[in-house]
Amino acid sequence: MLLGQKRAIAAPVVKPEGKQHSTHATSLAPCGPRGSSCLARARVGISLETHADISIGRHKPIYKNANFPTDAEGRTYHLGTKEGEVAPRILSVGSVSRAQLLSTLLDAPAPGKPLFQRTSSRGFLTITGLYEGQPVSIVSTHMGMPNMDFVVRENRAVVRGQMAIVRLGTCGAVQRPAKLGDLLIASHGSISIRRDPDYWSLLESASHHHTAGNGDSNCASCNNNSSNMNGLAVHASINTNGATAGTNGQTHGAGSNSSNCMIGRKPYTVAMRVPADAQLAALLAAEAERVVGAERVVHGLNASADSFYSSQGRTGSDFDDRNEGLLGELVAAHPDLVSLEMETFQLLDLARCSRGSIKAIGMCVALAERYSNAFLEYSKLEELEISGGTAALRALVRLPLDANLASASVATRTTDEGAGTASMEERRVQYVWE
Ligand code: R1P
Repeated sequence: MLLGQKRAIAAPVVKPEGKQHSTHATSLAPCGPRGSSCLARARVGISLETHADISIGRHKPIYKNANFPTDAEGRTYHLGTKEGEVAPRILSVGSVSRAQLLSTLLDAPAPGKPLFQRTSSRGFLTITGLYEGQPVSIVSTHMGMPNMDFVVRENRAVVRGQMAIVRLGTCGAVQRPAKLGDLLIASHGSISIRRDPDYWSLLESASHHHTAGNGDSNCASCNNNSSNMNGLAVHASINTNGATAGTNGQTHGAGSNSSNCMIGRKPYTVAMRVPADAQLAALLAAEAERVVGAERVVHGLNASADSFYSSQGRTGSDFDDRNEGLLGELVAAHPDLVSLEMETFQLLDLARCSRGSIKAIGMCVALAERYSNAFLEYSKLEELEISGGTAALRALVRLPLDANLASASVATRTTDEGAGTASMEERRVQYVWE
C-alpha cells in the first residue's frame, strides 16, 4: 500500500435487532511489514470504509453458569471472545475508532491470515494481530471503571499465562508541567474519586430533622461507618452554627443538633493509590520518550473518576454537585497528580488483585488542561493516538511474561459450564496467530 492510499478498516454496521448476546467475527486487512511506512500510513489518515456487516441478535446462546457466563463455544458474556482469540499482551483503548486506527500498526496474525476482529453485542471490539512478531490484541474498552472491569476479567478468563495490559486513553491534565498533547504516564499509580450518594441522603435527612424541629442529634439515617478515612475533606465544611455548607457558602438547613450526621462526611471519596507495574512503566516511559521526546512525556499519579462531570470537578448549575473545590483539594493532597480520566484505577486495582497474573499501566494523551480550561484541537488527536499506541505496543512486546503462570479460570473452565472441568492439556485451542 502506498503512502496516502486509502486503507479499508472494518467498520461494523450494527443492526440492533435484539439484546441477545452474540458475536460475529470479521477480518481486517493487515498492515503489512512493520516499520515506519506502516506508521506513516496510519498517520496520513484512515478511511473508515464499511466492508463488514455485523448483525446483532441473530442467534441466542445458552448460558448455564450465572456466576461466570460463557456460551457453548466458551465465549465470554460481554466481550464475546474465547480462548485463542486474545493475546496475552493487550492494548486497551477507549473508543472503537482508536482501536481501528491502532490496528493499522499490526501485522497479520499468521501468514495469509487477516487481522482477527470481533465485535460483541455489547460493542466491545477485539482486534488481534502481530506487533514485531508477537501476538497483541487491541480492545476497545469504552468508558468508565465498570467497562474496564469487564475487559480485564473477561480477557483474563480466556488467556493462559501471565498477561500485560496497557491502557491508552485520553485525559485531563490536572496541573503543570502536564500540558495539551503530552503523554501522561501513571507511573505513580492511580487513585479513584467516587461520588458518595449517602452524602446527599444525609443532607436531606438532616434538613428534614431540622425542618421538623427534631432535636435528636443522632438522626435516624445517620451512619458514618462508611465515611472515607483516606479521602479529602471536600466541601463538607461545618460552619460555626453547625450547619453543613458547600464551598459556595450555601447552607443546607441542617441545624446544630442534626449536623452530627454530616461530621466526617464528604461528597466525594478518594481511594488510596494502587501501583502500576514498575517494569512496564519504565518500558513505556522509554518508548514514549523515544516516540515523542522526553519533553512531552510526564510521569505522575492518575485519578480515575466515576463520572466525567461531577467527580472530575466539572461544575454547572443544573445539579447540586458540591465539587467546586474538588480539583484544588486533590492537587493539594496529591502533589504528583497529573491526569484525570475514568478507567486506569480499575485496571491497576484488578492487576494488583490478580495473584501476579496481570501487569498493567495506563498512559493518556492530555486532551484538556483543567487548570487553564484549554481543549486540544481535535484534528491533532489522531497523530497523538498513533504515537501513544506505538509506544504502548513497543512496551508490551518488550515486557517479559511468564507463560507458565496459569490462570485458574482458564485452566478449569469448560465450553459448557457446569459440565465438569477439562485440563488445559485436554482442550485443543486454535490460536488465531498460529
Ligand atoms: C471521557 O470522555 C472518556 O475519555 C477518556 C476518559 O477516561 C473517558 O473514558 O478516556 P478514553 O479516551 O480512553 O475514552
